[in-house]
Amino acid sequence: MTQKTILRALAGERLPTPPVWMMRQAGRYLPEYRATRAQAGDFLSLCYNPELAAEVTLQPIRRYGFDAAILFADILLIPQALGLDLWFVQGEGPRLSTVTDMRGYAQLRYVDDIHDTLAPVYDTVRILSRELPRDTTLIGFAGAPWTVATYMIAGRGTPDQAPAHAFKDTDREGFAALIDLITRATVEYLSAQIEAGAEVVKLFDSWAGSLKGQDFDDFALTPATRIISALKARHPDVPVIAFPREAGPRYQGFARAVGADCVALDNSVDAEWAAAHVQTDGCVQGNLDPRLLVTGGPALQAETRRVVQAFRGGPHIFNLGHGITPDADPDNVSRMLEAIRG
Ligand code: 1CP
Repeated sequence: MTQKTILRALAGERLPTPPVWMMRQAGRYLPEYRATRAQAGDFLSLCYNPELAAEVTLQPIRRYGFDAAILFADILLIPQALGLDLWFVQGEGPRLSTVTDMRGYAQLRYVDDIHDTLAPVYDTVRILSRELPRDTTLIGFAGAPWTVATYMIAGRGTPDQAPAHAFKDTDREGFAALIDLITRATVEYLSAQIEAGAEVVKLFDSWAGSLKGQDFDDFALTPATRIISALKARHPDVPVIAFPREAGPRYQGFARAVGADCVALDNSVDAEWAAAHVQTDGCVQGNLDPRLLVTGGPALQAETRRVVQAFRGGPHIFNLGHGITPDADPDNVSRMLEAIRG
């Protein structure tokens, strides 16, 4: 049996046409997603409804034939499983009850108790591993500890992660304890996804770019290394994709340092630079600017081809540099795929 294209790229193989999927490929730019979400009620009810979460995961596979499907869930389910309240404000985004000091930390649940909340997510994975086309790879995911902590501390998304930096800079030991708790919970969460059928897992460190120097080492590199080595000890054959978004020059050597099989590049990284300095270590994923799926036209085709061309010398999974936005035109996704696959 020929192995799935995504797994071949992750094993270091250079393919004539790169396999492709998109961050947020199940999302509001698709009319069928909006219909299923309306049926579920709200976003969180969709995440915790295995049948409907599997349905929205499958929608972009049916429409476009992507090489991978990513489990439909959210990085903020872990804080909820650790005992925080979580809700979404329409048009604004997530809100959480917060942990700003050791007193808040002491009230969180034990790692062993997260599965009570997260069991429906594992059911979604089980449905998907049964229903996906044979050549489509199923990707599970979690947020990296620093990114998850920024939401737990601020209670919402923040442009500069100031509340998390404040906790870190006033009580480094307390902050390290919170990071340690999230690290251990993430190992159990991703292991359970793998046991339910996820074939690859991805760690999203969306706010890694705001960590500098020693902080980057302590709170981006070290937790990712701990998570990946624990996963590799239990599931040596399951590849891991790391996404230290906006890490800039710290992308160089990142995959090797944390033990990941692939590093995902955001769209601030120049593809030619990454081919010369990052892809030399192994597989890279990325990094088309998602805005091009809004604007389309000749720029979309030219940039898609430029990304393919830049990474054609080594293992590459084509993706966006960040999630597709709700105002993207679904037809532009087809045009992007034509430019990749010919
Ligand atoms: O339908 C809706 O209106 C909700 C929009 C939405 C969706 C589709 C949210 C709210 N989350 C998701 C799904 C999601 N989130 C997936 C599913 C798989 C996929 O299709 O890619 C994944 C992998 C995520 C990961 C996620 N959630 C990240 C990391 C990746 C990234 O975008 O940087 C982050 C930071 C979140 C938090 C979150 N969830 C949702 C929003 C709007 C946000 C960002 C909030 C903020 O910072 O302001």
